[in-house]
Amino acid sequence: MFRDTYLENVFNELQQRNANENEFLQAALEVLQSLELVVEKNPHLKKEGIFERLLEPERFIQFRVPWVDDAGNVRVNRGFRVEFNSAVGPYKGGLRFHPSVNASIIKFLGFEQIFKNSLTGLSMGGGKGGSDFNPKGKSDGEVMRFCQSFMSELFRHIGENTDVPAGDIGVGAREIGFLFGQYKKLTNTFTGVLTGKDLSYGGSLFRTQATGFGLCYYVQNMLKKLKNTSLEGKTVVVSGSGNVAIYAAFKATELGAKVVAMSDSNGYVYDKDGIKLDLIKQIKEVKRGRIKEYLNEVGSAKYGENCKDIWNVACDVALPCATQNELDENSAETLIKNGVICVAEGANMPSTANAISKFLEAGIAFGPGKAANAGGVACSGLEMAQNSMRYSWTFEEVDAKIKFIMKNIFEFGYEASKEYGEEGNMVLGSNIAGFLKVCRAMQAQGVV
Ligand code: NDP
Ligand code: 2IT
Repeated sequence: MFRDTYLENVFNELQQRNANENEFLQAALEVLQSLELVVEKNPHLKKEGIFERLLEPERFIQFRVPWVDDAGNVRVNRGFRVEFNSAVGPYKGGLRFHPSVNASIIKFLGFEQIFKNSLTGLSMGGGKGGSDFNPKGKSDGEVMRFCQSFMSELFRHIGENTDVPAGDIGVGAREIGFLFGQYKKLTNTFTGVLTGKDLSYGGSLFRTQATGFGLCYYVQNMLKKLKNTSLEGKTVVVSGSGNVAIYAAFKATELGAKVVAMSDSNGYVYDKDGIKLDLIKQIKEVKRGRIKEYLNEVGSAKYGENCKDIWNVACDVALPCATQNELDENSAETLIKNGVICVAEGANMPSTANAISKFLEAGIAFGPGKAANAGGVACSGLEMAQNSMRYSWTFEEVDAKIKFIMKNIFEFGYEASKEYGEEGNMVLGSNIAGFLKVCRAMQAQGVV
């Protein structure tokens, strides 16, 4: 698994201490494997315990979240926040509300966030949180009471200079509003403690679009450098139909591509004429409905019951934008057989380790999530800056800054891949580039 016995031991110990945390171990293994050459060049890192420290969260908080449903029943969920690493800046990362949330998922997300945030070039450490609460089918009142209870514990751990949460799966503008209101009430402060806020109380223009648009900016840079082409005229498949997927599909379309398939957790739609994105927005954002309803309006479209089958749709560019491990080795083989040239991850860790190996072996331009989807958190960093200044930039100004940041993120990763002898391997390059800055900051700050 490793050439270096030291890293092998670090990983074995991690496995023993975090048994059954499969997602966290998957994310850690990928990063450690990417860093073998870094350790060979810098053996002193072993003595400094950099890896042992990086892999152990600075703080892990788990708490009870009791709330009352519309029928008057008391319900109990589990809340989490991992404050993984603050070497580069305050902990920063989203909150996920989904029934699958557990310690392993929160830790994999928090761990990846360290390197993603480092790659943005902004001053943000890594954190993540969430709950196994399922917002689906809940009334606005239930969601509000849940968010208030969740924040009644979380507020004592966060702050604009300490830890700044945001959205992720199941947490959008509605949830951020309820969370912010409760934080403000409990602390009697009005600060930029959360990002992804509505524009009426300190949100940033472009935050809604940032992850999806940023993903397409990253793809443009990668396609140009590695394949000497662009999104113009390409057929694109986007999994998911939430915040990231919708705006990735809009930007890809604006850049001249045709998005032919999108999905949700129940199934996928295929529209050979190009997905009608205003209709998807209406169904998923406004009505909080199911993607299957697309067929009520577009009779010529097709629906498949298994969301994973979306990867059977032939395309030039695949953008997985739903959830972790949604694209496995078999799906990767099918995409390659059908002629895919580029895969870029809008979601966090959507491709399994074996799928990534297949893509790299086949010479596919592959953009890993921690680089390709960093536009969202980068925009959150800009929202923090605007809140500190009590000022706001225009949509065009933020868009230009995100374009610049995504170009840099690609180039940092590309240069590192070249320097470490695997030119164009953006997994290796992005992990190394993200790591080196965090490592320097940790070394400078002593053993803390
Ligand atoms: P949303 O809640 O807005 O949308 C999630 C989408 O993914 C929905 O279409 C949902 O379908 C689908 N989905 C969720 N879980 C599953 C599952 N287990 N199986 C199949 N489909 C699923 O979330 P976001 O768009 O914000 O997040 C999507 C991904 O992007 C996540 O991996 C997130 O971590 C990542 N990300 C998000 C950022 C952000 O700023 N929001 C930034 C960077 C990365 P359904 O409606 O049926 O639940
Ligand atoms: O995975 C991610 O980068 C996010 N969900 C966004 C985090 C943020 O703080 O904006």
